[in-house]
Amino acid sequence: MARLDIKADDALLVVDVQNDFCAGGALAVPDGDAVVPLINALAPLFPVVVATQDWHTPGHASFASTHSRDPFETIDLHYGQQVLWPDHCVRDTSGAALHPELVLPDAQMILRKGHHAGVDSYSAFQEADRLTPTGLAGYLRERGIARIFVAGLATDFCVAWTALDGRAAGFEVVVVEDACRAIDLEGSLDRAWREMGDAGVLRKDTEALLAPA
Ligand code: VGL
Ligand code: ZN
Repeated sequence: MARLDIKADDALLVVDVQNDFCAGGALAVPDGDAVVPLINALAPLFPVVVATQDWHTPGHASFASTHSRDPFETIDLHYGQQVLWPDHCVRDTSGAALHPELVLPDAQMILRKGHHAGVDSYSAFQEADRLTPTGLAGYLRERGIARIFVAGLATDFCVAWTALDGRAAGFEVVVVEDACRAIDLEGSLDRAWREMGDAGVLRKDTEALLAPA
C-alpha cells in the first residue's frame, strides 16, 4: 500500500477519547477502547496534536435527565434537534478525563467543548447553535495547518461533525477510520460517512500512515 506521508502542515485531532466513551463509561461506545493503541502509534508522526474533551456542565441541555426524558430520544431545543444522552463527561469528573492509556506527550492543545449549559457541541470547531466558534480553526490556521487527520470517538457524532466543520473551515480532512469507533444510532453511521464523503472528507486506515515508505 502506498504510504500517506505526514507533512509539516498536518495536524492530528484526537476527539473525545474519554473514560465515559470507553468500557464501563456512562456513554460507552462499543469497542471504544480499541482506538487508544492506534492513536498512540499515530500521534508521534504529527507536528501538531490537539486532543478534545467533551466537557459538560451538570444538568447539561444534551442530558436526557435534564428534560426528564429517556436517553436516545430526540427533542427540539432552541438551536434545533438534539439527541438526548445519558449524563456523560461532566466537567472535571473522572468520566470526563482522557483515557488513562492514551499517550499524548506531544499534544500541545486540549480543547474542551460543550461547556455551555444550554448548547451541545459535537464539533470541535463550532457549537451546535452553528454560531459559536470554539477557536480551533483560528488556532490551526495560526499554526500553519492545512490538513487535519481526525481519530477518536464517536465516528458518527463528534468525529463526523468535526470532520465536516473542518472542511467548511477550509482544511483538507482525513478521517482515520480504524482509529475511530461509532455509536450507530438509527443509521447515524451510514449517514455520517455519506455526508463526509459528499463534503470531500477522505477515509484512510492507520496502516496508510504507518506503512514503510
Ligand atoms: C459524543 C454524544 C454526546 C461524541 C459526545 O463524542 O461523539 N457523542 N456527546
Ligand atoms: Zn456530549
